Amino acid sequence: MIAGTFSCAEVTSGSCFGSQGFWTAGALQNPSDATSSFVWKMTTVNRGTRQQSFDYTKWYPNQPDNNSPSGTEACVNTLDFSNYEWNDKYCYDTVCYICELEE
Ligand SMILES: [Ca+2]
Repeated sequence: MIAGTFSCAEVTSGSCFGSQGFWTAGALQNPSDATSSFVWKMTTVNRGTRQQSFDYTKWYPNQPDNNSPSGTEACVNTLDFSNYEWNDKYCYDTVCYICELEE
């Protein structure tokens, strides 16, 4: 986990609950290279980009698969139909988030 002050929403119901789950801070180390490793990544105006290797993973079976018609699946979301296991997903898809880093 990247250190910092986080603001977290308490989400218990609503449109955020669906097959899309939630964004995590997981992302490809190099977003234009689908063969690069996934890492925890935070980019902020004041602090630039920080990243940290995964020391734990919870991928859904056969993920990451980089299988989006929109582009490289360079970000990581959870899948709430499968106990919030992880999926690589196109970063510009609309998905809810739980926490954001305060600068
Ligand atoms: Ca995927």
